[in-house]
Amino acid sequence: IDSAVTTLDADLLQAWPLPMPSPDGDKEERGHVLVIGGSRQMPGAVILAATAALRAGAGKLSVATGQSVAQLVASALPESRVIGLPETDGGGIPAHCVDLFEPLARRNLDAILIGPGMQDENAVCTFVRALLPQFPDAKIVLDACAMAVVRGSQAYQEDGENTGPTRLILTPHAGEMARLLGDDKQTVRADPHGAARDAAKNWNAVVALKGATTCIAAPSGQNWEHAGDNIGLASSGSGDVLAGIIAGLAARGASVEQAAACGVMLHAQAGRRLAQRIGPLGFLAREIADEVPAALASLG
Ligand code: NPW
Ligand code: AMP
Ligand code: MG
Repeated sequence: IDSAVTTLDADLLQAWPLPMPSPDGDKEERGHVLVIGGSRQMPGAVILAATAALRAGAGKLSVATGQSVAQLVASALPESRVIGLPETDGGGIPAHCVDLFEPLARRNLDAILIGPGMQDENAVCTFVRALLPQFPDAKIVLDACAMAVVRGSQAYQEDGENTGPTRLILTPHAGEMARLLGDDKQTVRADPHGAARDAAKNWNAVVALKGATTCIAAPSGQNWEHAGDNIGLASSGSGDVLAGIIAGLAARGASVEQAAACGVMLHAQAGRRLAQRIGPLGFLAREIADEVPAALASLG
């Protein structure tokens, strides 16, 4: 292991405690998270991510999804306000609908997750570029096709130089990272810390490169890793849950570095508990989300 890489374990989490609410606090104190995702073919991803954000302790949840699935998403998430968005022919979200977020822009949004289950990458990128300046104070988690906004010569930059303090977190798997960097998967897998570091510097973002071992890099040069011991976590919707946990922690007041690092730990700990209780394979992504409060308590 590279000596500059910090191993994520329970000791580290205890030394780096998450912000805790005051006993007499209200839900505002634990933050408002907005999850944007889902589409006709993949409404489940936004349900999983949003559930995970609440399970990670966020106080308030809003969800924005394509109008064709908004009713379904609302029934699955009775805790959430749900905004139905117009959809492109490709199942994406057109940029002009950022106007629909105006009522939210006037409230305090602490974290926004964009991407799980979205389709039509080009439309999503145009939409993300239009949306982010409307919420200059929110921490931003980009997952799945929303991450494409940082790729190429038209990459989104928060400021002209893209060097200021970051509010962005990216959560690619090796395939997504390879596409973003213009490398192949073998290159990414051969040096995952190097890939995460390059991405963090290129895009001024905290990057969690997911896999059996998850490598996290910050633009500051800090690196963490979590060596997974739980193949059951590699299942449909698991990454959507991780993105939701990270957004929920960010909404609660964790820094972007802490949200990514602790989010990866919590996801893994939830999986470990499910592997023991249910079995090493076959637990469900929604069960990972539901296990997060107990995982958090067990690490505290
Ligand atoms: P190939 O074929 O090997 O070249 P999936 P996804 C690659 C949503 N979901 N390491 C692989 O490429 C997500 O939120 C919705 C390396 C594969 O063919 C996203 O919006 C769910 N490569 C969307 O689906 C539940 C890997 O990527 C290609 C890799 C796509 O997510 C499921 C596409 O892969 C899902 O989360 C890895 N670890 N994993 C829902 N309930 O609505 C994948 N690839 O499996 O089609 O999707 O990239 O994970
Ligand atoms: P996604 O591909 O976006 O659904 O994310 C998959 C999730 O499963 C990530 O959190 C990965 O770190 C995790 N994962 C994938 N493969 C393994 C593995 N072999 N062992 C443990 N966790 C894994
Ligand atoms: Mg994913």
